[in-house]
Amino acid sequence: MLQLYFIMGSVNCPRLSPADTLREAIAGGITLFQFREKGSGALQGSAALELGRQLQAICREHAIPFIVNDDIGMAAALEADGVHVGQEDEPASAIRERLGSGAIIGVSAHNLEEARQAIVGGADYLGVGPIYPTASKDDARAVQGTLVLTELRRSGLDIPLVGIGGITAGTALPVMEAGADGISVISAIAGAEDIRRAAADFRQAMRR
Ligand code: 3NM
Repeated sequence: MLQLYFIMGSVNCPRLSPADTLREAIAGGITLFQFREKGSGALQGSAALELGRQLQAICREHAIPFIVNDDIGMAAALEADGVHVGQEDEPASAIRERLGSGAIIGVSAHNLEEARQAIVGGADYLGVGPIYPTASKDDARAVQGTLVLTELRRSGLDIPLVGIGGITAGTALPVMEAGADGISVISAIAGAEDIRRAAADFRQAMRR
């Protein structure tokens, strides 16, 4: 499910509407979707909720799990399949109590200590980054390269990991080889001229 994890919100869609962007990405082969309505110009309140509802309906039509970034209230209101949170949020186990035992909870982790803490808290998977330079997150930390994944695996962690940050079809394979179970992508898919092709290129690159 984590293999090609597409993330976006309205500010990440320069060409098509978010709904059409998502439809094209699904047609290209994404396996999981996260609604992340963040950054300057992002929708707020009920407008964000409505967009989330629309994108969730598209995911449901295609049996793609729908994850909400950070906003646990929105995830609960939409009965989303899960939520992705940062280190500063409450532990995954507490979030799961609010969303239901089947909820998928992802946590961002940047090093071994954060990864261990997230696992103790009950995370289902970890997002690890930024692997490469990214323009999609204002407060991204220092670029880590694929070494952080190698080190987490070397330390014996067996929780599912997704690499994130600046990953393209051309760099997906080394991220997987370093120990990721999947990759998370915003701009290389949402910002592509041909979104369907961009997603398909990732799938093909990762099959090798
Ligand atoms: N989190 P793109 S990097 C949402 O390092 C996000 O935790 C990151 O977007 C982290 O694929 C990032 O366009 C942005 O680089 C990823």
